[in-house]
Amino acid sequence: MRRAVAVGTGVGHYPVPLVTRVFSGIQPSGALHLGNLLGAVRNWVVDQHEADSFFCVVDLHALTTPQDPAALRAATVGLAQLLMACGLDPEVCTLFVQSQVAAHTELAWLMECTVSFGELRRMTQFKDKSDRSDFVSAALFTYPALMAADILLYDTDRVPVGDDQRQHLELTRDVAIRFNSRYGDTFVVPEAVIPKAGARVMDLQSPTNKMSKSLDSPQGTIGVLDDLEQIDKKIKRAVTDTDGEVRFDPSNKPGVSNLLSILAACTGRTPEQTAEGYSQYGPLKSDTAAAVVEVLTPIQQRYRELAGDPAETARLLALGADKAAAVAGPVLQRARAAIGLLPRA
Ligand code: ATP
Ligand code: LTN
Repeated sequence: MRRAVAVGTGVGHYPVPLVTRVFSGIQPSGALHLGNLLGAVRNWVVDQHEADSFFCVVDLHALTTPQDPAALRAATVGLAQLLMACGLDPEVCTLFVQSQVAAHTELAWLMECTVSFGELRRMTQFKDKSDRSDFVSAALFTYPALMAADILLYDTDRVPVGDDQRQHLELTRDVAIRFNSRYGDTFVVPEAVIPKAGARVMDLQSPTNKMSKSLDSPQGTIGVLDDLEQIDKKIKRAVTDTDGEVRFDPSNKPGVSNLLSILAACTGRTPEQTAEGYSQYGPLKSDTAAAVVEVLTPIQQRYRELAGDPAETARLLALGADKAAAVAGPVLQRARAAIGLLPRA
């Protein structure tokens, strides 16, 4: 099993640097928002230069809730373009669409056979999403098994995600450890990497809920492609509280703390440091709006350029799928052999 890939020849007495493998995924289930950007995508842009990185548009995960086919296709291409506009470079990392690499669904079945019903039932994301839906698919329940397959197929060391994915990552680790102990060392056991600032961006109107693609809260959500003037207005109208004090205290002051977290993540400071500069809500809101607009302006410009060339996007995604399949194929074969499936003669 690969633990880390050696770079260079290793000839002589020079230490051989080790390359870490990074994998993460994002659903084409709605417009990319500021939480996705600050909690996940921005860190991927850094990771791609420091690790052998795989980023996946998880369209099969989006199918766990009902989708319009044409809208899903458009959202999948649009999200890939937006990820590139945010700075993911398909020449540096591997950017691909989950359903274009068949190994994901095949390993997912082996994962479903390794995870228990009780473990899946304890997942809070399932509880939240099933409570909000009229139609609850079986796949919404088994979703974490597909996510474990995504990660384990790439011998992943690190998984950069927002705080909401912590429980799914723990489950992935438990499933990998169980599989390894039942069938022999097969999978690398991955670790979650959760950023210090921006890990949990909250809804601007109901700051005790996380900002989410699937929550219907247009005034509380900042889309990465939203009109910049609208963004300014949404931030200035964000719910705060009446005591007037600027302090980072997420339990007692969720609205103000959310603004501090957003401003901190945009400016590379901690929320506590950020709070020191303010005594009133007005300037905090104006500075937060300005910082968000500054981060989003170049992304929107690049997106408009990339969106004009869908054929180039399709070509880049096909290359990404080939690169991903070349890594995932051997890992799938290793897992098939370990669990006792017959090799094809
Ligand atoms: P959905 O609401 O449909 O579940 P989502 O908005 O949670 O979608 P995902 O595609 O599930 O988005 O998540 C992509 C990445 O963004 C994940 O790493 C996730 O942890 C991160 N993320 C999502 N929402 C937030 C948020 N509010 N704050 C910080 N990170 C977030
Ligand atoms: N479940 C994740 C999306 C996701 C993912 C992954 C993240 C699917 N597969 C693999 C990291 C690694 C979500 O809802 N944000």
